[in-house]
Amino acid sequence: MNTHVKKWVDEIAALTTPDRVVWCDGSEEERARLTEEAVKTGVLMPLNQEKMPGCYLHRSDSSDVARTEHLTFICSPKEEEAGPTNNWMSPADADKKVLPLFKGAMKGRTMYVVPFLMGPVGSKFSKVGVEITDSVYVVINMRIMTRMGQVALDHLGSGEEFTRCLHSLGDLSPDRRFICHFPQKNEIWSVGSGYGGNALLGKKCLALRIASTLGQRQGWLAEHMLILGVKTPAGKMHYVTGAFPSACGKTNLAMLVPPASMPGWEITTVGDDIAWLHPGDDGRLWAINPEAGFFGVAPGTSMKTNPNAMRTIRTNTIFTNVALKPDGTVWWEGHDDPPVEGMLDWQGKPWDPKSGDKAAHPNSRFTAPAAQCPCISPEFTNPNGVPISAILFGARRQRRVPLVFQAETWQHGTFLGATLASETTAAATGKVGVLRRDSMAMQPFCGYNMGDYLSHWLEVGQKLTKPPGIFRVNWFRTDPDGKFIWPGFGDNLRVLKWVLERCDGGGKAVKTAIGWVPTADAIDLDGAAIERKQVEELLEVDAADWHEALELQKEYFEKFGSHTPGGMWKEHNELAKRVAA
Ligand code: SAT
Ligand code: MN
Repeated sequence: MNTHVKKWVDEIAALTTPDRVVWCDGSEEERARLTEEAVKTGVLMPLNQEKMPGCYLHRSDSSDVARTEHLTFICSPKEEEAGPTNNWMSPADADKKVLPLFKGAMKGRTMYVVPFLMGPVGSKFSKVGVEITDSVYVVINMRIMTRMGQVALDHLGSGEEFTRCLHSLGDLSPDRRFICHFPQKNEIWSVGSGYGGNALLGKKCLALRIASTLGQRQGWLAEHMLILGVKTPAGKMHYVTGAFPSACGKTNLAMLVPPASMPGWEITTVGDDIAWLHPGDDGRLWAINPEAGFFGVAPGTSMKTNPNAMRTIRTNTIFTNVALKPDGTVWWEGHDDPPVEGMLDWQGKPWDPKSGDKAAHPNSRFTAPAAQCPCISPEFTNPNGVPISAILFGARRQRRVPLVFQAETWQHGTFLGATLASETTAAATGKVGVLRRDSMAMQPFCGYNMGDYLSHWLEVGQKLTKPPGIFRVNWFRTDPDGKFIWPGFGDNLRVLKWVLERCDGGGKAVKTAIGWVPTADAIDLDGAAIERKQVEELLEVDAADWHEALELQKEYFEKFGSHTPGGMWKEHNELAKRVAA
């Protein structure tokens, strides 16, 4: 047994005083035992085991259904290290305010010790965490989302470099809910929530917030990005990453099915949410997916929008806050099947279709093993990761932002990522549909000052002699009736095709004030259900629109004061000049 892990576990047991301590080894026997226990205590409900073997439903507390960003803190010694986009709490205040909430918190409960590995087995990029939790739901989900158990302890050996992840459900009161990150001591404390991003500490807390600070120190990037492989009909393999805010279609894009009118194209999935990016010795940027599962948004997922996800979640999947059908299967808004009589909503109450209430919570989720995905990439487990040809930055924008355009340089691309803004979704509590700045889709997930984060992006770029191309995309422009103009889903491959042509030195484009925009005939529309005229509209760049954007960008960069890198101001000023011209 690793003595550092043992010592920490003893300390936490003394603090939280559980009735029992259970060390998790990740075995099949353990999965069966914990699942049985979860069913017995009502944490999980077995679904129809004939139709959905190994699938269970979990209903969470109705006040605990999404990430709570206002209760999420970076606890660095200085406020400036957290920066203006993070909530900050001093480590001393955390000791005073948050630590006492763990005192005796596990009395009468079981304390689970969950060692986990983020990243492929045997990869020098992988990181070990140990989560201590009193939630069996968390353990069962962590088992899907990470490589859990002995494999992590083997990776750690006798070392002491692991993230200490302390979690307790507490009393689930939002008044006593805190998610605290300590980048300096490589530690996370989460109390008062059992929800995904708040409680599965390997995900946003370790793989993004803590990892971003490790990346800053060690010369790499932890990003809120999907990773997908694209094989062209000529047989050329490309890998693309894409940063999009939560609930903007990363899982769908990662598992894209090429339209029938584009034969010969092949998509494989490496990851759907998080990418760790390292500059390689060959001057290219390499990506691994630190996760082992998908924690995807259920509503809107169907055989039409994402058949690969639908096939992934047929077995061994935990559903959280979806609706339950009388036959013991599940349903959500946007499902292929019509709703049936006698369904229970996400809170377990009889659902009345005429009430206007949603049957499934808009942020209801599935947790499923990535290995079950029919299009999982053979490179998913490659310890070296995959070399990246292109990076996409996307957001939900009803207007202004064209379907796709390309940055001129890495610095310009960093600027395109930095100025990303998106309409908010149900993945976090708060109002939905409000436009907010979300640099690299990392605003809720960057563990340090975002001004310094942008500098770090520029530094990483300097190490790349063959940097990926950087593109902005927007699938979400709407017509005056509020309907999406671009068909999206499989048809997004038409945009990827142009992106990869550009990376290979082709692809027709015009230089505009904001970057390289495809000519309308450069997007392959063969067999697409959209007119060339509409695509022309989607590619329009209106200088007046960008005038307004410039003001907001300036305000944003000013927030970081001296932390905003000169390179961002340079790009901003040049954009201003081009827009004026
Ligand atoms: O934060 S979660 O992991 O629960 C989901 C998300 O917001 O992407
Ligand atoms: Mn996410």
